[in-house]
Amino acid sequence: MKQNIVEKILSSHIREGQPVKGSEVGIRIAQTLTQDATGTMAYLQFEAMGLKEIKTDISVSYVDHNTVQVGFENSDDHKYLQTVAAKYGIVYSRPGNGICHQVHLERFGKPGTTLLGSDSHTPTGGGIGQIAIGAGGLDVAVAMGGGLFYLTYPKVYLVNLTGELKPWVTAKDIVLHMLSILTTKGNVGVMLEYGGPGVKTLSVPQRATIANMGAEMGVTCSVFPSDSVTKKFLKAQGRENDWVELKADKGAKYDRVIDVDLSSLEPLAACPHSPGNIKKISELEGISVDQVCIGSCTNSSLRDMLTVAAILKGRKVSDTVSLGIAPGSRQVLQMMARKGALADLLDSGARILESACGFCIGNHFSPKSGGVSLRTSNRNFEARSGTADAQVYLVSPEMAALAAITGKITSPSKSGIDYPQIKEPSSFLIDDSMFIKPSPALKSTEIFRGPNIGEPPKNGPMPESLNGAVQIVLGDKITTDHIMPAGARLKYRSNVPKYAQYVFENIDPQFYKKCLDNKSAGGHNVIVAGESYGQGSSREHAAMCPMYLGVKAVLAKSFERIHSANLINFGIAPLVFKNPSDIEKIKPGDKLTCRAWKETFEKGETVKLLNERSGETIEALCSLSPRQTNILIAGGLLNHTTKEDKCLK
Ligand code: MIC
Ligand code: SF4
Repeated sequence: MKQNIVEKILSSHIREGQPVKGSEVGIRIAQTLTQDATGTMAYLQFEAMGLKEIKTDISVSYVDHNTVQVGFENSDDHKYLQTVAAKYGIVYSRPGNGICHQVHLERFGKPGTTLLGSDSHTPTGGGIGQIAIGAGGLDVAVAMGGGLFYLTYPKVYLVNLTGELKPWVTAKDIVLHMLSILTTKGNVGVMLEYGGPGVKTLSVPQRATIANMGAEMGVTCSVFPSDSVTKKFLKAQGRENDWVELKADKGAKYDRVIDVDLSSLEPLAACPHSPGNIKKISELEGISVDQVCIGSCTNSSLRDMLTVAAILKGRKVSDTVSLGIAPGSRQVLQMMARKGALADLLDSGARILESACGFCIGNHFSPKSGGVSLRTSNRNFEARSGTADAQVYLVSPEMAALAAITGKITSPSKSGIDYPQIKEPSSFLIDDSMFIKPSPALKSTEIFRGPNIGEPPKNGPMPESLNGAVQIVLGDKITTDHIMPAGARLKYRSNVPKYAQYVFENIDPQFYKKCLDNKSAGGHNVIVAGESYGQGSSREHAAMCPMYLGVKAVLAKSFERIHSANLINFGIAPLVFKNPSDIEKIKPGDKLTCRAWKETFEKGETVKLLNERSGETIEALCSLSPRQTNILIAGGLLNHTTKEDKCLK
């Protein structure tokens, strides 16, 4: 049978289920990655499952999110991560070594294999030909222990690239163009495969930029062929042996084909407050800019940095702009230093930030009140920058550099600057000294637990009946940033009772208290929402903390993939309105009850919720696989795994 690339990789990793679109399959995971913000809980859960060592080909624990170490909490978490990695055979990437996705691409990503990461931008690995998927920390912990990862066998869309990019038009513009087509909702259960003659014109880091922002479309992952360009990149990283060729068979089938002529594209921007709000740079020209941030896992490769340095060389950053640059990895930073690009940036007035997530997650470098910030990152959700009323535009490094010089959004044609053509190096500087690799001697390491490290919260099994109080009614596109704020709050991520105090902090600061009061009076809590609930981050805390607050169900018009899986993993039912307009029939404070709650799931029936206030019945669907039903009834994956040892083979 003729196979596309997705089918090829999946078929060599499927261990359970059949490759039938829409049905659940279990795949073997070859590599995992975690980062510090999701990692502590992933490893606490790994420990709670009683696992002795990792069973993947390689698992890497990166520290890149909370590197600033304000207060003791982050430093304690980092020490915990380092010691847990030593004990269980995990590679530890020290703070300063770079952003997980960029570093993984450079040093570990392997074409034709599977990668599962506790971060929604794990699909960056698709740039090197991996099926790389983002998931909650608990799923990653199970995969580290040799358990399968379950997903819906996907629909595959081919993105057929033809032509070549014009000067000043970049990989970022390709993916922003894709966002204008596929939007930020409704692509659950889809994988994108890039193909066509235009692919060979894109380097691996450019492909990675494109695969990275597939996360914003809600697709499970995006994958590129592994070709001579991939081979060259791996050779330059001293990893030629990791290369295998990967291409679709002639005549392979796709569920949809999207044609993109690269030569027809022009510079684009995602406008506030959604990565799907796409406009042309030429339409935005003249908007004054207060801040420019270049970096993040989307655009922080050596090529990006050298391009920016070449644009800024001999020029000065505008007096009205603060320019921050965070190279994606220590390798990138070291090479920038050796090539003189770092000096060019410093001369221009750029502020060099650590090779870490930093500004992207609102950890620092927040814009001024109402400020306009141009960023090369992937998300511009309201308040994510740390400033509630900031206006964040997502652009390419090239557009960011031009705006840093002129102080406003500027079309390249008006800049009078020639486009610098940067070539990929034939060899990268290889210095793995900031990784601590596993060794037999490290196995006896004692695990360090500071006072910020709590226990993973426990949940009881599913109750027989639901006595639900609607604690909040929300609109469409609620992100996990809305549910569980990031930025300064991230440092409480290893301490669920503390972090749970901030659930919906920016929407209803009383949510936490109302839930706990109702829970202690013996009631259950329910969240009601519109479309695409749980967009964005893979943050399992957006399910774990509501679970801690006694939430038993989220009733929404639709869910995003990772969050829906996380809800099930923490024993919360993701219910979909049978009639979306029924959301109008529910008000905050309503009581939604269901006598035969557990039985309904056991029988796989439509869920009938009685609104005690109006006497109306609201019907909801919960299409679960038998495996998911068992997890939900057990009260979550941790209970299910430890009780029945079901997931670990
Ligand atoms: C993000 O970009 O939103 C994050 C922070 O990297 C998250 C992970 C997290 O919440 O720690 C993600 O993308 O999954
Ligand atoms: Fe880090 Fe930002 Fe990438 Fe998330 S999107 S991994 S916060 S750089």
